[in-house]
Amino acid sequence: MELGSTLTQFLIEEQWKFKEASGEFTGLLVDIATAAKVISREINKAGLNDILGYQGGQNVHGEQVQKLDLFANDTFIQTLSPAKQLIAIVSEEMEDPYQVSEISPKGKYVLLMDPLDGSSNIDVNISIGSIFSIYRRKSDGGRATMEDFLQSGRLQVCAGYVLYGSSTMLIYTTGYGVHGFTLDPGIGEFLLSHENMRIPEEGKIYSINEAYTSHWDEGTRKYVEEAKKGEKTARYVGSLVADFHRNLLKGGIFLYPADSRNPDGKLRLLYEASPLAYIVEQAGGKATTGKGAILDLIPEKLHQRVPLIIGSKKDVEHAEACLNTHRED
Ligand code: AHM
Ligand code: MG
Repeated sequence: MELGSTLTQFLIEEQWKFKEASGEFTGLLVDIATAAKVISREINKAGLNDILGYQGGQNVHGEQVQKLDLFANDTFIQTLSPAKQLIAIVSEEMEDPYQVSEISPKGKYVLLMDPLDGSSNIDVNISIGSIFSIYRRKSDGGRATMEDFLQSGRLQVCAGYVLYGSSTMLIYTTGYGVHGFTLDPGIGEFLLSHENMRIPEEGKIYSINEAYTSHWDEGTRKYVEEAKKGEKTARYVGSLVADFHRNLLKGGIFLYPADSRNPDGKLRLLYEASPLAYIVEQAGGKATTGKGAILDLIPEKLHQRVPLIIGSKKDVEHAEACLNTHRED
């Protein structure tokens, strides 16, 4: 595969490696990429919307303007729900699952997503992202049930994210390596730019919100102290996808631990921690709650939160060791 092939070409060639593949899954990923392009275009216009005087929910043309996170949610739903492969969508933006109304007998998959993550950065022109995770349905037919959604992260069929940064990128894994594509806005195509991504075994960057130091437990404090004594530097965007993506490329660790205010951490297991954990493991890294691998957790509810420590293998193991020597439970 040469650098520069389109996402669609790449997916079709990957599909040919599996005799039994029907192409339905490829179609689903192509639809996700289409939604990402629409969201990317809207994000790029967002600043301009302010300058042109979009106010009170209406733009200068009298059209209703949606908040970007709701726009992203609706775009994924509208693009994906006619797709015959999906039976339901779970989103950070919706309390309950969205059940696709006319379930095709071909409907094999459920999708879980955070349609636009990094809410504090949405209005200030800083990188944000979408995260998605796909599972094969477990129930026998008809509408999706909780057992379709509450599966261990190890059973993910595909996980990925879209980073809306200085360029828009789509990164995904289906369990055969991690591949990255960069959107060429001129031709509207995602082009293969990062094949078989590997995270460095150890990195120089640690990312954690240090404003919460007084709420941390001893283990987290010890790790951050030790990271500072080493040759590390701090970077924290406050958008999970951006912090994760930088560490994936350069090596490093991201921590959103449990603390006295958030005993379960802040991030969501099913559509934030688990998909990124699948990607990082595929790239040679690690993801843990501090007590065990993220991918081994069996979710109990849709919007469950979980502590997340993720990144380069040696850095995550170092953090785990600090947390274990100071475990209070
Ligand atoms: P959100 O789902 O409301 O956007 O929150 C998730 C975001 C992550 O992108 C980021 O890593 C984290 O919240 C930052 O939180 P904090 O501001 O507490 O450091
Ligand atoms: Mg989020």
